Amino acid sequence: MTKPGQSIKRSLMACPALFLMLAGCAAPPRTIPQAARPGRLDITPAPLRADSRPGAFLIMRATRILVQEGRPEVMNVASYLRDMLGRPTGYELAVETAAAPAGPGSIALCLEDLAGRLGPEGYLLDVGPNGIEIRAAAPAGLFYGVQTLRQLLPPAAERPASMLGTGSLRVPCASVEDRPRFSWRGGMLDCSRHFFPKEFVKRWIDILAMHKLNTFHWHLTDDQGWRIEIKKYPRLAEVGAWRVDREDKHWNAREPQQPGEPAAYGGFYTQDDIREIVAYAASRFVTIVPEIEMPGHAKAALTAYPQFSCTGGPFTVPPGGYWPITDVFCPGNDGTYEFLENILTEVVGLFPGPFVHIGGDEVNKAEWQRCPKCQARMKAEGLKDENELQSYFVRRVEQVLIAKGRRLLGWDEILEGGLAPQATVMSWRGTEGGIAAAKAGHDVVMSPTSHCYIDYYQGDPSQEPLAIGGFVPLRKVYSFEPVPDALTPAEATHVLGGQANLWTEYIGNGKYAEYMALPRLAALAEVVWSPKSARNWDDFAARLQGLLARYQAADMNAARSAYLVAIKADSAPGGNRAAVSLETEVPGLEIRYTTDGSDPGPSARLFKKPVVLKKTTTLRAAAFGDARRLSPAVSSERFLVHAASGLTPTMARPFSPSYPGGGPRTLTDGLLGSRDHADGRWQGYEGTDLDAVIDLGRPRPIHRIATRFLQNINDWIFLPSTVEFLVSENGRDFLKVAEARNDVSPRTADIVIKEFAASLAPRRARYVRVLARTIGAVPDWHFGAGGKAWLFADEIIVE
Ligand code: TNX
Repeated sequence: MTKPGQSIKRSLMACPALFLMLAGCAAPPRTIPQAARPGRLDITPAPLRADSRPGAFLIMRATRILVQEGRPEVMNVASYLRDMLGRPTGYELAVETAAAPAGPGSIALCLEDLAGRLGPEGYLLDVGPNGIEIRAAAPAGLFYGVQTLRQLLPPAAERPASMLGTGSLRVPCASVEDRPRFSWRGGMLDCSRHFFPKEFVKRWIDILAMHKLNTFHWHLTDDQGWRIEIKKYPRLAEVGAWRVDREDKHWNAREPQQPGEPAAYGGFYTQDDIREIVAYAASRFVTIVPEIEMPGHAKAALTAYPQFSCTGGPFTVPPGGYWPITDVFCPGNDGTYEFLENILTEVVGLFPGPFVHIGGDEVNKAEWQRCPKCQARMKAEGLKDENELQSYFVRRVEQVLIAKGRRLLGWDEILEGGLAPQATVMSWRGTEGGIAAAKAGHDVVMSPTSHCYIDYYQGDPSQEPLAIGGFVPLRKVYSFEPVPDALTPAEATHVLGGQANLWTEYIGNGKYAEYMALPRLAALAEVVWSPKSARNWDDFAARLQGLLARYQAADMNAARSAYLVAIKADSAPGGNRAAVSLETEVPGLEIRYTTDGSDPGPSARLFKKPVVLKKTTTLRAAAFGDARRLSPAVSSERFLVHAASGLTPTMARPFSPSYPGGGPRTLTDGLLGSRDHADGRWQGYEGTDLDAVIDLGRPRPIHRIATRFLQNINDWIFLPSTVEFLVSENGRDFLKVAEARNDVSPRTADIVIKEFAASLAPRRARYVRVLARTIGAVPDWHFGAGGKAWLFADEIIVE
């Protein structure tokens, strides 16, 4: 398993050039070596236009940063630039004002009347042999010009140590014109499920800013922790910010706080911390959107102030995942609105941005149905159901925000029961909510789980640190399009942009957060910044190595999962064979493999076309570039080869389209499934038996038939009650030769993988039939009682 945090030290040792730079002090003047692709301008997100020019400008001790007289608002960008260049060089460049900033040996920052051409965030960057000029209509544009300049420097310039002595920093000559496609370019960090210290929050803001992202959606409250000091309600932080420490247990297996047990795990941001972070973000042109979750995802708040729930509590702050959580704010109680208004008053006082996010997602309404106050409210207001009650609640909160001059933003559930008049919707359950809201004339931010959930796996789960599930690899993020085809151009103007979300149930520290975010934030940044026409995966993938070198130099823990080799079953040429194809997300690499169990090196066999295996084999593969292994780990897969390998079974009842595994040949592809039913190796049957016939092509001796099933009762997946094995000469008349019964209890809480097998007295047969009987319905005692039980199979093995 690749653990985040390991890679950086290792590669530093392996890179003598960087090591020398760090250690070297008496060395002669020198220039830091250039990035991986000389002559190419590797700028991410890709700019509107970038032209490479001959020559270079050398940043030296004498280089001056020039700003216009009478434009104090530019000083902030100038000092950011001075600090940025100061880190690798050790120079503190002079910042000077001038009436017309230009001149040899200078980097000039100029505000000009360019708003029509560049908008408030665009810029022009010109690097010539004698100087650098960044021009923009507003300081934000200058700042983004500086970020582009940063990427023209060698990656090692990210290293926070003076390396140059008397040397210079080389900037290749270039001319860039750039402006963003969307105004909302967001990155959410969930600081509730795990608390992240102030220093990391600032680092997160730096990471957003370096990718030209301008919106930090700060998820400050949830069931598992309240993270913002509210003066009027001190218990929110004193009580709501703390839970018992169960970090040694899986998120979903943490027992609640026991009586007398102190809750000492967590933390919160004081109002001073928040002001400091808001100012830090502003200096990097990042607007913070605070999220205060209501009416659901609020158990931490209700632990502190249970009187605003329907039941009155008492509660404890959950140390992990419990589902559903029915304790939510009581919309029947007027005190609830007063409480929330007072909280929002303090929130609005701290965060100057136009939006406040009020959550609104996944509200369990069970208590509302039982609560006399809620029911009375529904009657008094003529609300026909609890969805309308939620909508009533959101409208009231929106009134509060509007009165304070702010805009309400909520997850797409706020559409249910009717959208508040001026609300903005953040669409996470796909883009449908966003489409509906945009068609109704509301602004929307697109952040669908399918492309934007960077808490999901980015590589094969068996090669990644534990994550919540899902699969959103880099290329998937890159393929995101925030404006759905379903919108007319006029409606599309309501799409403010897109956002990546880092939920942190499984992410307990900053290094892991970086691993999940990088480089996927770079892909998202290109989606929301670059012109749609510039979107080109191959080009982005070619820039990735340089970007990763930058992250590494900046001590940012980025994932290299896009270089992992995916080992896939390919169409096999008939029975007794498995065929294997190998691929990486990043195209054009050398993929090398072995079949003898050893790790492939740079001279191992090169993959060119599907590899055909004639016997059970473990295949190991990795990707290489310039004789260097680029894959963060060697991928390995065992292919079982048997008489049915590569043949297509005929199914009496189809597999579920939701869980096809690898399609019709899944049960004979030689790949066995993991404990994860969604790993692509398991094929699912919803409520039906599995009834498969395999034609071996001609009568063949058979001495064993086996099949494998998964049980995971949390996901309604149960082992079959029996598996019958039948054979036939003609494909019509089948003889039952064996039956295997299930001896594992359906109540077994842990995941079970069981092989049902039969050894036969040797016999010849052309057709083999496997009939696995489902238990049918989910048993009475189960939370899904009466629903359809699933069967999940990965292979039918005939020997
Ligand atoms: C859904 S996205 C949630 C979060 C979880 C996330 C995990 C949303 C509005 N609600 O509470 O953390 O899934 O991926």
